[in-house]
Amino acid sequence: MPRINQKSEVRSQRSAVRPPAFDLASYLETRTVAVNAAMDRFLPSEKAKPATIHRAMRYSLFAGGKRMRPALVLAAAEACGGHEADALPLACAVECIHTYSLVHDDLPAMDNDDFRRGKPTNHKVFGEGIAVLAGDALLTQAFEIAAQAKGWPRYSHRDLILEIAKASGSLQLIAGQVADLEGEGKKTSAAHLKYIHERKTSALLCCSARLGGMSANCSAAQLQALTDFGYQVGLAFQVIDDILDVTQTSEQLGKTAGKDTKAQKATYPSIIGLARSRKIAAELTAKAFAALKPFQGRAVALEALAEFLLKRDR
Ligand code: GRG
Repeated sequence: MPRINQKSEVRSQRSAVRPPAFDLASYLETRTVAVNAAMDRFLPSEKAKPATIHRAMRYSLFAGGKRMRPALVLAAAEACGGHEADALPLACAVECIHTYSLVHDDLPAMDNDDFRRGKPTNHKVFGEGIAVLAGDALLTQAFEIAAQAKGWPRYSHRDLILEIAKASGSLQLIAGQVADLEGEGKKTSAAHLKYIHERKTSALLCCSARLGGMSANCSAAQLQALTDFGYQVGLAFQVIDDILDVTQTSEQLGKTAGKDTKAQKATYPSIIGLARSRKIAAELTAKAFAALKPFQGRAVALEALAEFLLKRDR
């Protein structure tokens, strides 16, 4: 065989074994379209009485969030050989919980923010009373949607509902918010800051990865791997969020930048500086990658998401 052919054969063998680069942008685009369409089906129409509350719920839900939690649900389901249709209700449920937490967090009684997802906050448009109710309604809606997910031999409806209730309850998401509120203006240790991040951010990201696996009737080993992955990615997500708060503009973030410093909130950059914070985010992401080892290369979307979350600029 002439030398030139040997070379091209080696080249074609290489391209046969090397997977094509994962196109996360189009992955996120298609998943976002699917999630938005499903949420539109699950939610009462804007015209359903009382129209104000349904308009307020839809206003924040469709205001243009990154849809990272739903993407984690869908990518985790795929890694476990599941189907999008089975994971979609759970993906929508976590996005409803997430959006409710943002609507309430923005209220004057909490962070008092004027902008979120590049638009005026819910209470700025609908008033405080309706914004409180829109948050409440989104929280309740999440459970109504999750109840429509399919139960599995390993994971019953009860398990799915418990998973969401625990991640968003007073020991996790709410606990993180309480600690965050109570910590304003106080000196905070790195250990306590990690406690806050585990609850206010990592709990729901971890829950998202786990729900994806559960929607695919995953094995106990896969669920453990997804738990470890979601936990580490969730911590990295908040460290990056803290960094972006000081490095980006409000226009870039779609929400008020520099709020943490103004509110004298403890953040990684304020405690250990920007350079060390970036190093920690990279280390946490490396741990998230390591957690995916049991999937033996079948968790490409999760890997791409973890890398994206580390490098994101908004
Ligand atoms: C229950 C009121 C209440 C609050 C819980 C989640 C939370 C605590 C507060 C919201 C603000 C905050 C700093 C949350 C931490 C998680 C986080 C960084 C949220 C922003 O998530 P992104 O960037 O937002 O995914 P989008 O808009 O893209 O969905």
